[in-house]
Amino acid sequence: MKIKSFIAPTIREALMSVKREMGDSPLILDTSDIEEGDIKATAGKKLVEIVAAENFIEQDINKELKGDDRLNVSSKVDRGVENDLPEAIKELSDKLSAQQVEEEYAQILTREALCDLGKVPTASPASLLPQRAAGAATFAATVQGSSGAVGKEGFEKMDLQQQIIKERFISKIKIPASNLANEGTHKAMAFVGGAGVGKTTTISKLALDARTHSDKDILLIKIKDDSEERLNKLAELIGATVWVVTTRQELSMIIDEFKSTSLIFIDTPGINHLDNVELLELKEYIHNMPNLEIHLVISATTRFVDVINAVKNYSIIPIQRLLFTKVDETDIYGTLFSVAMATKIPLSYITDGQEIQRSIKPVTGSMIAEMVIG
Ligand SMILES: Nc1nc2c(ncn2[C@@H]2O[C@H](COP(=O)(O)OP(=O)(O)O)[C@@H](O)[C@H]2O)c(=O)[nH]1
Ligand SMILES: [Mg+2]
Repeated sequence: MKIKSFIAPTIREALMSVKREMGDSPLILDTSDIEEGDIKATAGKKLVEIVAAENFIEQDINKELKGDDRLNVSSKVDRGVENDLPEAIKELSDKLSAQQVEEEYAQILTREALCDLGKVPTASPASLLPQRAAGAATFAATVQGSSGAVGKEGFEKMDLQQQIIKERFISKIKIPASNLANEGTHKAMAFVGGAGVGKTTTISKLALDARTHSDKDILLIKIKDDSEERLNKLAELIGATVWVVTTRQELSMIIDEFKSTSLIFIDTPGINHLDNVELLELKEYIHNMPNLEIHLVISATTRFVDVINAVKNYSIIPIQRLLFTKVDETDIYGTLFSVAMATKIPLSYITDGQEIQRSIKPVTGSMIAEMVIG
């Protein structure tokens, strides 16, 4: 089997090189960012690496298929052409498709999962695998070992496969190292996004939650007074302080002064990501502000392309976290996963209701896995 690493500035370009060399249906073994300091890194340039292998199984199947179908694992599964595929992979492919995960990311995940599973019954020689893929093999071996029953007492192979697939899925989702409000980090949190996406509601939820779990003071800051009365009422209810700031300097001074004694939540005016002027104005306030963590708030019902465009346009600020609201208004969650894979920005919270009690949760990989492939 030919295994090769492809390095390019973007995933898309790397994928194009992979396809040029290995055909339309390579096995993607690993994708990763090349960190600064890595021997493969070029100074000042962001690079990504894809490790791919020629897919002989795929090539055989392709002989029976024509045109675009060659690229579509799901459709092949539907036609029953890939009867050799593990049941768990067919199930995965169906779920990703039903949850409207973008084809590009569904393909990557499916192929990687397939590759992981290939190592389950009889592990491939580790020497054949690149380093990171070998890590996946170790995981498979660990699961096998930890169950202690695989192949002996008929431990459900399907369960094991699903567990491995889930692990692979979870590995695609970045979550922040510490996700509980800003306690301990001395960072203020600012929430940006379009009008009506749920910024003020989310802040209310977090502040209320913080009130019950923390002894720190709570500071609610509004950038320009957008007449949001709700925060004043909330402040009364939970004994928080509200500030309205109209300049960057004011904001910076308040954060500096209160960051160690208070949990600071900053509400911002709703800005359409296509409105460059307003975006630049907001940028003036919070761009490169020390001790500030910026969350882009997005409704879970937004289409993938619109989310990606919002992330791109808001990235002038830049964005450190993505926060999905209104997950209760849909039961299609593929976009959350596709966006996590496409942007690699950590997901901070999801919110699932209008009421401000208990309808916010810090994101975990298992949570998203449960929503999409659970
Ligand atoms: N169903 C649902 N509605 C939400 C959620 N979060 C916010 N909303 C509603 O969305 C509307 C706009 O919210 P708001 O916080 O004012 O948005 P903002 O303009 O971004 O500050 C309000 O009616 C909220 O009650 C959520 O998680 N689920
Ligand atoms: Mg608001």
